[in-house]
Amino acid sequence: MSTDDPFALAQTAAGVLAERTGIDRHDVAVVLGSGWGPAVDELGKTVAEIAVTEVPGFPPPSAVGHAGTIRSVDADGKRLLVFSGRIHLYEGHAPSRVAHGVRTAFHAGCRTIILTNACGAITEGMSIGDPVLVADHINYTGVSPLTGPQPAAPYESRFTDLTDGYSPRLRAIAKEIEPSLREGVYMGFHGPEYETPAEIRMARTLGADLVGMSTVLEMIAARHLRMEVLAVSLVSNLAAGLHKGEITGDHVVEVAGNAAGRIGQLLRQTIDRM
Ligand code: 8IG
Repeated sequence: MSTDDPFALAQTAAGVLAERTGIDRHDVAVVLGSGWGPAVDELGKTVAEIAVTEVPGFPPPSAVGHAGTIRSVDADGKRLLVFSGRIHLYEGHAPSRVAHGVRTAFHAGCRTIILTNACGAITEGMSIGDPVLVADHINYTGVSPLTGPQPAAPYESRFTDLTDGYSPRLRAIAKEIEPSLREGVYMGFHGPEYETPAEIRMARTLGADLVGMSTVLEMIAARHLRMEVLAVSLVSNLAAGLHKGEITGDHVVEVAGNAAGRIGQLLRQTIDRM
């Protein structure tokens, strides 16, 4: 199997996943971002766990707070494929690698994906520890996971529509569960450095509420496959220039750890009502 065809590679990876988990088809994929790991305990019963490095196409994770495991979780009959950790552009990987987990989940049967992340907040009233629903994004990475030759049928055109790409239906369900949940526009930067205060002023002017280094390429890959996408950001710091002193990633795990019960339950109850 050619490994320079990212779609074929994802199909191979899904085959290995089915073999290793003993589960042929999963329903919902969940990508747990920085610090979100402990939320997995709220999602259901883990029936299988494998290291990403045992599945073709996944490089070993290097980012902090990313465990690098894939779990099959039983949520009262719904089969979840839970990725603890993801691949980032800033690790030096190609956009198609960043999208590999999404495409693998699709070939494993998932038609819904929940993307979570930790982020910086720009908009007033969004505070550290708050979960925020991503309503839309600005892809400021300058790249796309859909770059390259048109994949052969049955894959659809690369010219993917992203209108309502963050499912209004799933956002409505999440807000039924937590009526106080806010929504925002997530601006995806390449990283790994945080922004300058001038870049944050630019981001605010362009309509961003949140800034981060993930999620946008995964959403694009998922929408190309017509998967339904829900994305939830956890505010871990105020963005550059809005924050007293230095921005560090040191608090990510702590902030998310304190919120794990709440954000895990939000995901679980949303999954139950999907
Ligand atoms: I946690 O302030 C986290 N991730 N780009 N900016 C960007 N990514 C982040 C930030 C931030 N905080």
